[in-house]
Amino acid sequence: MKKFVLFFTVVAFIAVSNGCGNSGSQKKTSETRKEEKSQSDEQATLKVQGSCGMCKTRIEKAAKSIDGVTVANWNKDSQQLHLQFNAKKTSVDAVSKAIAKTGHDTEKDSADDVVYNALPGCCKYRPKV
Ligand SMILES: [Cu+2]
Repeated sequence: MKKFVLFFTVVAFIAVSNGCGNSGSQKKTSETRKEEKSQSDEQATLKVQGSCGMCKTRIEKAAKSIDGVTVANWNKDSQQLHLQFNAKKTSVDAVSKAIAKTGHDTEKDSADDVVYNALPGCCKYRPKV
């Protein structure tokens, strides 16, 4: 019996220390996963147009401002935004729309011309006509 109590205490402690952001949803206790990542975290890549470090900051800030996004990392050379997010809270579509609002075209949404034109010169990624 003592062993059981000790085991339970340890399990409870681990559950609490890992429970950051997961509190409230403890239905899946029988499903033990070895992965460190949160079960509901999803990975995705989204193509986002940009041209400099300021763009990187702007794009990542826009993505991270969305509740549920845990990782946002934009690569200037590949024009790819790597995302990790809680699929229960948000979606790639929502992230894409938020980024387009800051002036950056994504593979899903186009930025408004007015917003795009207001970007600093170094950030103009569209070819000049
Ligand atoms: Cu820029």
